[in-house]
Amino acid sequence: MIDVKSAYEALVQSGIGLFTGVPDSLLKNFCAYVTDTADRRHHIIAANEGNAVGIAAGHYLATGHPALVYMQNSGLGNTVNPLLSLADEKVYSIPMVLMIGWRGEPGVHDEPQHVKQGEVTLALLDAMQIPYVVLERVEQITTQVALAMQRKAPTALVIRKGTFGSYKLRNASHNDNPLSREEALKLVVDHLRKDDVIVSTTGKLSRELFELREARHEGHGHDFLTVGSMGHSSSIALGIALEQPARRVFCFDGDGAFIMHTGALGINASMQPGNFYHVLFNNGAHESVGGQPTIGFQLDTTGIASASGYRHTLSATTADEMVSALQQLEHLEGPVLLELRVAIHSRDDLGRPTTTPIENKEAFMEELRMKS
Ligand SMILES: Cc1ncc(C[n+]2csc(CCOP(=O)(O)OP(=O)(O)O)c2C)c(N)n1
Repeated sequence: MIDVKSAYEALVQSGIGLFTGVPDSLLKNFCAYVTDTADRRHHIIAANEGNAVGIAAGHYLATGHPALVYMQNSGLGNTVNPLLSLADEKVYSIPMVLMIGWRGEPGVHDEPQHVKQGEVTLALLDAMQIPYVVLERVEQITTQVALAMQRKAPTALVIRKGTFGSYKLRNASHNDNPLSREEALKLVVDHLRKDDVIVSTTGKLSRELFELREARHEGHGHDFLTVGSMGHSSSIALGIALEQPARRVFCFDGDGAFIMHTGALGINASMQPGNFYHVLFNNGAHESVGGQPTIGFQLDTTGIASASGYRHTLSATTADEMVSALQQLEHLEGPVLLELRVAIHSRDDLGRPTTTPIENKEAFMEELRMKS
C-alpha cells in the first residue's frame, strides 16, 4: 500500500506542476490529498478527461513542466483523441503522466459497466503506445515522470483497487440545501405519470432509483439506468423522446455528468422535443465517487439550458419549491430543464441494481414497444 502523501510528494519532486482530472472512487484518497494540499490554481477538476489532457498540454506549453492527469479507466475513451492527436510524439509531443484507476481488473469482482473496460485497459494503453506501470512502489512514480519528460510524451500509472492508503478529506464540499438527492428523487417519482419513462445518470442516483422502485413494487421497466457512459443520459433520452412522442421522457442527470458533455444540451434543444424533461439533481459535487467539488453551483445551469434553446427552465431548492415546480411541469411543453438543488449525501447502506444491464434494457424496450 502506498501512502498518498508520499505519492504526491514523489510527483511534485519529479517535476509535476499541475494536477487535473475527473475523480474516481479508486483514486478517492489520492484525490482527497491533492484537494487538501495543492493550491487552487494547480488542481483543476476537469469537465471530462479529454478536457484534463488539454489543460495538461497547455500547462506544459506555458511552463515546460508535465501535469498529472487522473481518471477512472472509464475516462480513457474521453482522452483518446487529445492523447493521439495532440500529445502524441507524432504530433506535438507533449509529456504528461496519466494516473488511471483500474476498475474491473480481471479477477477482481466489479460492476458490469467496468468489466470490459477493465479487461481492455492495458491493451488500450498498448494500442496507444503509452508506456505504463501498474503502481506498486512509490519509486515507480519518479521513473514514469522522468520517462514522460525523456520521451516528451504521455506515460501512465495504473492504479489497482487498494493501492493507496486511506486519507480523509479535510476540505470536504458542503452545501446547505435541505433535501438529499434521494429525497428529491422520491418527490419527482411521486409526480410521474404511468407511462413516463426515465433515463437516469451514472452513479448513485440510478442506484437510488432502483431501490425506490423495489420498495414501491413498481418494477424497473420504466427506467433505463445508465450505469456507465457518464454524461450521455440526456442524449439517450433525446433518442427515445423523438421516437415516442406520445409519452414523456425524463432524463435524471447529475451535475458532474451534465458538465461532462454540456454540448448535448444544444443538440437536445435543437430537436425541440415537446416530451423531453431534463431533471438535474445538482449537489455541486461528484458525490458518487467521494464528494469532490464540481462547478455545479458556479454555473447558471438554467441559463445555459435557456441559451441552448430549452423552452422552459425551473430551479427549486426546498421541498415546497420542488413540488410546485413538478406541478408546473404538468403544463409545460419540453424541452424543459428542472434543476433541483440538493445536499451532498447518500445512504451508507445503498445497494446496487440486482438486475443485469441486459435485463434492464429488455424490460425497458418492452415497455417502449407497448406504446410505440
Ligand atoms: C467517463 C467517466 N469518468 C468518470 C467516471 C467515474 N464516476 C462515476 S459517477 C461519478 C460522479 C458523478 O457525479 P454527478 O453527475 O455530479 O452525480 P452525483 O454522484 O453527485 O449524484 C464519476 C466521476 C465515470 N463513470 N465515467
